[in-house]
Amino acid sequence: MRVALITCITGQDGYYLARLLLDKGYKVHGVRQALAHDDRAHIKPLLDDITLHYGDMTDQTSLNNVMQAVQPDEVYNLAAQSHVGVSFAVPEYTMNVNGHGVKRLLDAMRAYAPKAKFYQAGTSELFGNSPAPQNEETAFDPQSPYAEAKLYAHQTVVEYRQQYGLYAVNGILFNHESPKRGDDFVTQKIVKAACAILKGAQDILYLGNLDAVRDWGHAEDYVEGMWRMLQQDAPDDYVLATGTSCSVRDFVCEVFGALGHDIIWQGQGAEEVGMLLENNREVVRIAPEFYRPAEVHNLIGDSRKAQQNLDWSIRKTRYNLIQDMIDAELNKDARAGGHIQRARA
Ligand code: F7E
Repeated sequence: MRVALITCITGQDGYYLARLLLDKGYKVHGVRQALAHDDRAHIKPLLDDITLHYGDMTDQTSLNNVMQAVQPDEVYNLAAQSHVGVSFAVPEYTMNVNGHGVKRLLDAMRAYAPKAKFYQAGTSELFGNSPAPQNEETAFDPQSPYAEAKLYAHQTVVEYRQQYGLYAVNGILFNHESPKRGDDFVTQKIVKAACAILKGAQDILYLGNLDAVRDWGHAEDYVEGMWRMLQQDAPDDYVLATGTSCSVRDFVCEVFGALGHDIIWQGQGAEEVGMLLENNREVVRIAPEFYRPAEVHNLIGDSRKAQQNLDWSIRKTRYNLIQDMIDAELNKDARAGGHIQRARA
């Protein structure tokens, strides 16, 4: 039985990856942080089948101990301070976890499980404002403390592969979402707000930069790509993306549209508002607090290398993603006795 170790198993990708690996017959171990609150909500359905260990990317001893105890065949590093906007407020912490933490984990692996294969959760944020579409050859241009830290991690993985002969890979993943996405990421924020507004539980959705363009895929497809990256003869880095994109503004329209309501826009910049077409009711406004000190404007991935070498492709489009996220929200609402309705297809 192959043994996998997943850091931050409690997050969105941790849940989908653990589920995939369990289905494939792996013994799955996960690292969770020692937090004051219980962070196991996402992985509740899997708790009987996985083994959890306390550990932290800022604590070398904890990583050594976990690596020694688990003796993994495959290590998936999904742990990060993953909010790009928040990284401007906590830059040193972000570097400690997302950058130095990766070196700590690799050192633990070198010492206690040197034959294991290592996956690093890299990011399209590395490309910053390099022209789209971006692929493995595109120059990096980090625009945030988050991206700087991820660049450090990316380079560390490449160096450890070259210096120590480790099987270590970077997955350069574009935005991937799901019903388990955290509430502070823009897709989940839009889905939850649209549902709440339409049932009268919220007045306004406040957003930042509506012009940012992202390549949004479904997390279920991306964890499959992570696993495939570790099943090759030789380690290499891969972009995973859908190759399609839209702006935050268009994502708002698509979500309200899927719920049967059209949005029209008026005004410019911080004065722009989104209104329901049927009655001109304002439902979207700009709150400058959600602007970032620097923005990545246009990310669209070119994942032809993963398609060719890994035989990886997306199964769920952005349309499917939005349907999934809305379904989860409506089901939650229905369980709570609510009555939001989906548009007829
Ligand atoms: O922002 C804009 C915001 O926070 C998307 C992480 O998984 O993907 C994610 O990073 C865009 C940005 O994700 C709001 O300015 C407008 O342009 O959902 P997000 P992200 O920053 O793209 C990458 C690949 C990662 O690696 C990260 O870990 O939406 N935006 N208004 C907003 N964003 C947020 N969060 N909230 C707003 O109100």
